[in-house]
Amino acid sequence: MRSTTIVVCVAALVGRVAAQGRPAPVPAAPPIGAWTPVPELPGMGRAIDTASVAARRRTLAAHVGRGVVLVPAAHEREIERDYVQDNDFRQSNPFFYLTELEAQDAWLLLVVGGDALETVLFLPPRTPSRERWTGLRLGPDSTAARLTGIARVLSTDSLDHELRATLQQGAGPLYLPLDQTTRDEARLRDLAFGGRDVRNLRPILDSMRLVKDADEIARLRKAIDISALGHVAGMQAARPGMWEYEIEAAVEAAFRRNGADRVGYPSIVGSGPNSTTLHYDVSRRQTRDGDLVVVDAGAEWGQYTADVTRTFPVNGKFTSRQKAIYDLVLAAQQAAFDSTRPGATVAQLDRVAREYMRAHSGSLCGADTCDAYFIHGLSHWLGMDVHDVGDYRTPLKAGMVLTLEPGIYLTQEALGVRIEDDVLVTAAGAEWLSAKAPKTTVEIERLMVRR
Ligand SMILES: [Mn+2]
Repeated sequence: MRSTTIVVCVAALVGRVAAQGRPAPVPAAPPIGAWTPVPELPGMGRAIDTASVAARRRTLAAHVGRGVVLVPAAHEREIERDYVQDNDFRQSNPFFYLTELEAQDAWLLLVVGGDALETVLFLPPRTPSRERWTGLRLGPDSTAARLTGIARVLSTDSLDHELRATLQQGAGPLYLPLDQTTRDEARLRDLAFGGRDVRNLRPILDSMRLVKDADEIARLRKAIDISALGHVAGMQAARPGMWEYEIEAAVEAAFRRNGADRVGYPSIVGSGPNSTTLHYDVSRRQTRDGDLVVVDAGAEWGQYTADVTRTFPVNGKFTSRQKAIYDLVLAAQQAAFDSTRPGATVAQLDRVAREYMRAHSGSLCGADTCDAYFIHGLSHWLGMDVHDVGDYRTPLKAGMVLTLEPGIYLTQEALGVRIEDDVLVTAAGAEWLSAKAPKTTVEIERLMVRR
């Protein structure tokens, strides 16, 4: 090992001396923010300084002396489990659903006995010295009671005492929201393993969350309206030669400018070959004239998120080939929408879209029919989670919100099209919630010609 190191060092030294022998051309400094994509690296990474990292490994090895070092890489965050947005705090969905209160470290206690319901909100006591850092916090007092509509607001200091007293009264099974997001919550863990009759609250809450009430629908409408403005801004900003991140910035700037709390999920801006990668989210490629751009981006507002995808030509004009694929995706989506009504299932809508695509492919996708290139599901529920909770076998009911998002991804042609809209199930059928984002090729070209 040691001798190899010496050889490498000597070789590096010789190289350096040789380089000093002739005047090195001074390359023009690249503009700030420029970088060199390395297509073979995952996520089209930036070039690795292999000498530096090797030196670090050697230094580490020298420190260790003797032993084994095992270092795991990070894991991709899971949209079902982790909140991948950009704020330090986001309320837990079960707590928000039951309180709409964005307060940290609070607890909600419901004591249900037949018709009687006792509701207690526990809030951390206020600490003026902490509030110099955090700003004003809601404390356990009459203000909190007024703002939350919960009459009994106590300090979290009394939670254990209150809980013990309640459970000793033989109040029945204890329901806790047990899922990955709460698995590290020490109090829940102690309760769950304390030998009581503990049940998971989540299946009950999840089935409730499937059907949105009026307030939830109003929040979703707002998030979706903001998202439509973001998509329009992205189309208006796009020019051939622009980097994907510049388009992403235009979309997300419009989100924020229009009051979004954050993005609902990492924005996807994939141009050319990246338009065929479903969850491409690094936005690092420079677009080229003739590219299609898939923008899958949704704003979150008031804890509820949109999920909208538009595909447009970066130069503002679809080629006839792009238009043909696009119109097939669009028509498949419309076919699914036409069957969206109470009683239908997501599986049925998925089948409708696929069958429409198969029947209308002609020779567009070569020997295959185009549904062979529709490689993901048509729909998911939408709400506080972008892939919202609830059993996918549930027949649609008025008040449910789902996405319809067919796509065709032709990697050989670097041609991907996805169109995704958010749809509210109504008593009579369904309503497009994201109709304010231009969708037909005519609407998109008309918007982009005015840039
Ligand atoms: Mn989606």
